[in-house]
Amino acid sequence: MSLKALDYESLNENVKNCQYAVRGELYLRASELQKEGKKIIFTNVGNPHALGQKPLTFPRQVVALCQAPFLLDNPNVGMIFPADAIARAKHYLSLTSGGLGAYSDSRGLPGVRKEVAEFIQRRDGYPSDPELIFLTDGASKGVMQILNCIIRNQKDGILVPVPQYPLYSATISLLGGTLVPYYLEETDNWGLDVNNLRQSVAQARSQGITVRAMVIINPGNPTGQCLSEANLREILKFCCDERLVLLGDEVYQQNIYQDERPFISSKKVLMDMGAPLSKEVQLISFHTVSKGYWGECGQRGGYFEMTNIPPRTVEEIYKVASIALSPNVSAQIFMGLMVSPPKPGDISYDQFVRESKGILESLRRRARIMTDGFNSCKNVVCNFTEGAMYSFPQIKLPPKAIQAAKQAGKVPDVFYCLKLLEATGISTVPGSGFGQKEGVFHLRTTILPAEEEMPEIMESFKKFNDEFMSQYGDNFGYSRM
Ligand code: DCS
Repeated sequence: MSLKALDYESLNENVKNCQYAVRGELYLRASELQKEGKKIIFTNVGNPHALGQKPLTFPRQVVALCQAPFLLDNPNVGMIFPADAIARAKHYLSLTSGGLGAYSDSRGLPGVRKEVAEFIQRRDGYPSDPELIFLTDGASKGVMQILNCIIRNQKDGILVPVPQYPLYSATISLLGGTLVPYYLEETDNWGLDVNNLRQSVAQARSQGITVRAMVIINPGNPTGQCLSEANLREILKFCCDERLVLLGDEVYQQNIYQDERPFISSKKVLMDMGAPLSKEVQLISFHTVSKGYWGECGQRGGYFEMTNIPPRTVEEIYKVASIALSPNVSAQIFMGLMVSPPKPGDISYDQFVRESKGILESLRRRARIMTDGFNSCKNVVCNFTEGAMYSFPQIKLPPKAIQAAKQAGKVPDVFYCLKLLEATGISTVPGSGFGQKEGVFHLRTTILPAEEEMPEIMESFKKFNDEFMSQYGDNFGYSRM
């Protein structure tokens, strides 16, 4: 009997091969336990509002008015909404052709793309062209669109950091390309060594792979490191020498928790390097409204900026974006607001600053509490979260635990994370979901639980870990390399 196209056995193999651990086995088990009535702390996804973060007031006011424009005709509107929110709502509505219910240009509203370009210019000190900025439904869609343009067949390789955020591994699988890993150095605070890159490329080439692009995640997910300017220069030089497109995932650029290494964009470093590099290296940079102190994950707003991409390619990317007609229009307005927030002197300015500073300062404290908490646990070591939203401790698993995992048919870190979930309700993602060196084990948790709940969460983690280590531990031969 012949199979139908959507029978499991006959599905596209690329779909079956693709793995996405952030919503994998751990998440499914956590959802089951929740249904059974257990209290679950979902730290598996960087989804701030789901963990209680309140939306910033001003952007919600503006978008509320854009969604319900009849409120603008209500004589009492000024009693509920501040005048600057009303003015901004009218501004954004004037940029649309038919309000939020109408498709926009497939690249996004020209007026919002101009605001994004102005933001990039202010941030980097170099001109940015709105024609080279496309708005997307979250950064994810942008990454997928660009990888789709790059990957032609399974011989095309993309350099991806390991550990990485599995959007990259999953999309490369889905598109039938090849992931070429380069390892970040845990003992060097997850730094990137260009010699590792060279080795990875040489090895891939010896296997007949054409390496076409390189991904950097800065600040890192799940690793939390911020790349230094010197490191970014080396990377750009490497991409130039090897003729690689650089995909700069910069979605966590507002999430910085130390002062030594502020965020610096790949675009700025490239422009600072001057010609010929600044005119040669092809760079796509991604950003989102899901992260930072906005955390508006559910709105699905993002953009990418293209540098040194030939006009005919931009046309092709535009054509492909057009198949999906239009990115979310309300999300485009969130993006416009994110890149042009209230200014000093605006009515909403003080409140906006108070709210955003409050969130960022608390995240900075939470990053510290988590790292210190993990480092105080037996057989756990953790680099400080310099940026982004995650803590990625290494768990030194005793041989008996690895043996027990094998018997249970589980990968060792999955085994550990499942036990942690069952004992404490803390839902994490095992390190194997992001990639890690052979024989080394991690877990990822977000730093997003409410600050006042943090000490209790860390205590319950510590108690679990102590019990686990005494159940499976002996005094020698742990998994750490
Ligand atoms: N790039 C990185 C590095 C991310 O961590 C994420 C989301 C994205 C892109 C995509 O975000 P948007 O599509 O929402 O713009 N991070 C996921 C994570 O690791 N946990 O939550 C979501």
